[in-house]
Amino acid sequence: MARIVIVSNRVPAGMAGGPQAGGLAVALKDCLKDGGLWLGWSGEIAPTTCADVKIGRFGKIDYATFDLSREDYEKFYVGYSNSTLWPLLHFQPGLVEFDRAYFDAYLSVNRTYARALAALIEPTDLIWVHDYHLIPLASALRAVGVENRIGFFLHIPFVPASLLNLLPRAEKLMHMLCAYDVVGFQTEQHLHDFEDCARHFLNVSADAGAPIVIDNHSVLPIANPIGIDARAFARQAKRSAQGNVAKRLDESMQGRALIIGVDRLDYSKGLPNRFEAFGRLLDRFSEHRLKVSYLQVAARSREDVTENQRLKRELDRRAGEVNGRHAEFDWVPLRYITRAVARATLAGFYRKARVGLVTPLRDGMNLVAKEYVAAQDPDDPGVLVLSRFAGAAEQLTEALIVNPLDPDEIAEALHQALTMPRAERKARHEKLFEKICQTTAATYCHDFLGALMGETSDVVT
Ligand code: GDG
Repeated sequence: MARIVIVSNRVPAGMAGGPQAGGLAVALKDCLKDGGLWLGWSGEIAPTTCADVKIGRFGKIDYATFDLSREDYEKFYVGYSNSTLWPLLHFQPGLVEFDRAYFDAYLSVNRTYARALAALIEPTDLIWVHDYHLIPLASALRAVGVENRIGFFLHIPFVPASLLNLLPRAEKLMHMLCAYDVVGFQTEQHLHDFEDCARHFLNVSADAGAPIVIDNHSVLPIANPIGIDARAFARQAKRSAQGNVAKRLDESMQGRALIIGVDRLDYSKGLPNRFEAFGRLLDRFSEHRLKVSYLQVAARSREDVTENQRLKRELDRRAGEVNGRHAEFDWVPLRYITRAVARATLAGFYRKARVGLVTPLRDGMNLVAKEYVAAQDPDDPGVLVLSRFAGAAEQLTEALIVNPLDPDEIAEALHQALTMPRAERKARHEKLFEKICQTTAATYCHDFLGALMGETSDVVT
């Protein structure tokens, strides 16, 4: 059986000695259960970027890491990856910063990944590359003679041709994506946009579901939604809801309903509008005053991105405004935490919450939406309020779907959720739970690797 080689910007924190494994490690657990190799940046800054890797082992998984220079960190990671591609692919053209030096660093760091990987792989390895930092990796690997099957999965959205057109060298980016054997997207919409871009920028025919042939190379674009292990998360939530931390939450709530939001502190997550919407709920539906609290867990993330620093200041101000206007001496309407919370604790909090509030301005999938559904008590479930611009909305149609740009619409959905009869909550939850059990972390791995192996060989998972 072929060995699976994962490449991502960073190796999960848990592997390189940190406290816990990250989201991607959880999602890929299934395809690495028989072992594999994982290559990524160590998260460390060194005097120079160098393809000499440090090797380690975490359970059955070998991992290899290398350091980045300060300059490459600034230009490749903060620059091109997170200040050019991230805003563009999240439909925020006004925030896109382009600098040719960023793009050069993006290509050169990808060449470093390629050199590091080429020294580690066997001819039969299946290489699975993750996310926007590494779009050029397949072409860089081909340039150093690697002939293995190479797949790529984009965790964030893809954009229509009219938007990609804003990016200098968009055509080159499309060429580099087409150097893979399989390119995976979260949703049918993103897949469709990619096929449109292939037609527009590369002048090739791209029929739905069919490989695209360019320069005698065939690339198969697929939609392959990521999921969670819903049943395991449900068990975790049930256990955690009976634990001490959840009890402390209960005591602090004094019988009030809980609305929960869980997001990295990133401008794509629509947090300012969400805070505004909660304020409007209290203004417009005054029956909820004193009866509801909104807990927003917003773990700080990518703090070197200027826009995220600005966002943090804005949220601090808005949280103060909402609480200043509405709080009573014994009621804090909005609780806002910028530290990370343990995953098991989060699971219990989700279960306690009457409403899961997930309103990104744009999101590849959004796993929080699926975690919230998984964590509910099927006999008395809460209600998911979900942005129509999260990839998850393509599947989770029984949620209350909102436009995240309209705080009034979110406030109305919150009111509907807080007053929804139990029978309706149960009916919606039953369908949502069924869906998240159909598209799981395991099916995600199985389907992608199946496509990468050409669907004729035995799938490894
Ligand atoms: C990218 C795409 C796509 C959050 N705060 C804490 C915490 N989390 C966990 C959540 C969830 C994960 O982080 C976040 O995943 P999302 O999917 O919501 O969003 P991104 O981080 O932007 O992920 C996204 C995803 O990749 C996968 O393909 O769905 O669209 O943007 O699991 O629970 N976990 C802990 N403490 C926190 O404070 N432990």
